[in-house]
Amino acid sequence: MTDRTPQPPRTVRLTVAQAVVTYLSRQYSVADGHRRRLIPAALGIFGHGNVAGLGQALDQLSDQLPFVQGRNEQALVHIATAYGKATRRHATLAVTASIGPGALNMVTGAGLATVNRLPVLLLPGDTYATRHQGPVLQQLQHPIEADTSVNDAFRPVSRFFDRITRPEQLLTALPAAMRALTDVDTGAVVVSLPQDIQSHAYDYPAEFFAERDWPIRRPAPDADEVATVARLLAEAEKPLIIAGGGVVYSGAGEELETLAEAAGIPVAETFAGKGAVQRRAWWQLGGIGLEGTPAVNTLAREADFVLTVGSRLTDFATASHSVFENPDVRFASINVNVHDAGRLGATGIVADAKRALAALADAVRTDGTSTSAAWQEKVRALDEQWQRQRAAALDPDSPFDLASLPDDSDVVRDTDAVLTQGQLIGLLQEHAQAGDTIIAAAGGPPGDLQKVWDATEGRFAHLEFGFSCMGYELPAALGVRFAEPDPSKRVLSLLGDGTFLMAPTELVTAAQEKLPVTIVIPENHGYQVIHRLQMGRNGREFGNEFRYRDGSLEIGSGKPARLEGDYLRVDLVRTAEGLGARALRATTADEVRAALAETRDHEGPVVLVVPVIPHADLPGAGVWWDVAPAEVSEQEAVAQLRSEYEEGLASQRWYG
Ligand SMILES: Cc1ncc(C[n+]2csc(CCOP(=O)(O)OP(=O)(O)O)c2C)c(N)n1
Ligand SMILES: [Mg+2]
Repeated sequence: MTDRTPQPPRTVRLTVAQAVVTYLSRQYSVADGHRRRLIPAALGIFGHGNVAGLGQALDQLSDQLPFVQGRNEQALVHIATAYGKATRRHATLAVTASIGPGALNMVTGAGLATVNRLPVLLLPGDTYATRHQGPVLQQLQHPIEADTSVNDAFRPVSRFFDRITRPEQLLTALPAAMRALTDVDTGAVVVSLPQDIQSHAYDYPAEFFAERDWPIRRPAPDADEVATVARLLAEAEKPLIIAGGGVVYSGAGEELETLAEAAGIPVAETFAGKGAVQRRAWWQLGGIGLEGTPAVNTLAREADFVLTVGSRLTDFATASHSVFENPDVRFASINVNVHDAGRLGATGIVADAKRALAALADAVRTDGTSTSAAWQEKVRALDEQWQRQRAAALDPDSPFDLASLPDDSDVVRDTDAVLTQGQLIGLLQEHAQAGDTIIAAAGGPPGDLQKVWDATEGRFAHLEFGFSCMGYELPAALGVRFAEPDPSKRVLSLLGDGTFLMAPTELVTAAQEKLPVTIVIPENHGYQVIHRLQMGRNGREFGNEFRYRDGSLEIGSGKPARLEGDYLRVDLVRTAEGLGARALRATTADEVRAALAETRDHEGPVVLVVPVIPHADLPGAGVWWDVAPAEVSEQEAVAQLRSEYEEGLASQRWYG
């Protein structure tokens, strides 16, 4: 006879922090049959809000959840987010911070992750749940909302937020957090941990810590939706596909290529979709919109049918709703997110990109849908024309003609630069091998790479342009490196001098962890991409170039306060060296080639500073952008720019 006496449930007595760490070490994602740790490591900086709780747990369990020490909490969130992007959202890292400033430093990183739909787990400390202490160091005392702490600032920038005020809340909060991290609509997931609660012990059910698998889902397309879009495609004479980040995350490149090849449809890419098409083919065209190619934008103007796959279509892709000029244009969209699927009034297929594209390619083959020879010929001719322009702009060996610079640029001769940023990108392109990754997020680099980088055949471009956050690029290189430890695949970030000065400190972490990453800084003495925009909207430089003040700042004197002296003397090489990097300055094309070759196998971080000619830009994309000059101004140029802007407004459309 079996003993039927009820057994007490098996429990494990752990602190909340120990329970969090143990739980995280047992979670797996499963994507297409591939199982991997969902959160294989934690990053952080300790303070009184987490050192005795999570700090103790991470110490005790460091064999199960390795801990990486960092310099700045925002940068640590970027590392974890880049890891999430590099793993195609199949895994991410956790970041712990103390209360108050440590926690709030993570808010910008949370915004970036959520806007880009990239998973990241944040574990900020929070003020005491017991409240015995009175305002604890760094506590916000909200006068009327007594339960509000600074961590409530995470709410609008997160996909999931919970505050753990009792130990047993973990039993529901952590599974909900994992679900949000592995959901198609993922983003920053915040589990806020009051500092006293982190150390409280509780008898957790043992099975809570059993290994658990979280599926990365592929929602199937609805057959009727596929048939409707296939019919629209068959009726189209000038179709265009726009591939977004969803194609990359879904691993739908091959299905996209099959569809494009079968029906002869040109494919453009958004920033997040850069490299979605890996094969070189006549229909593989590159970027669309503000930093797209003039060829793609000409096609977009004429297209009578636009199929978007896995994209939110931000204003950069649509040129602020001005680029699709064909009055009869119709839109269709494949997206896992029902809201994105309906952008521009599109007929949606709400499904996984890989499955929906496969179904659509089948339908197209069955119907025998194919574009006309005339449309295909137009695509080829425009792209060939652009490729010639591109090659000339990138050629590092033909000297740049300084006389071609805009009028305001007599000042550029203050530098020792001989290369343009375009020519530097030409050199990086020459150097790039299959398996390498190039990263960019803000300033001139992401737009320039979007326009001219050849990301086919495994030369990955990791462009963060949902938030375009200065300071993402360098830590992102660490995140990509954690996801891709093979040192033969170089991880390189291209970031401006302004961006480097904003957040160079994770170089120390790269040196500490001996991470082989290359940081390339085009030194152009300013926030030059904004200077360029300013010239187009205000007509003169103000506050963007890095210049000394002539004389001294006399606040209250009534004198105009402008920065009009020489360029600042900042030694970026020594700065990088001081932070533990191998740092070099290379000015000519051959110096850059030699520096890249020589440091390719270097085992820690490398910083390569390359002076580039300020204001020497790549050829334009030929589209309009909705950034409004002042409606009234004492400056004559502004009135002129305003009227040009208002003419542009006429090209802006509502697509219903
Ligand atoms: C955190 C943050 N602050 C401000 C901006 C606005 N912004 C976009 S690009 C840019 C200038 C970047 O300068 P730099 O890194 O030197 O690149 P460059 O424009 O010279 O290519 C600024 C200030 C931003 N994107 N992110
Ligand atoms: Mg700059």
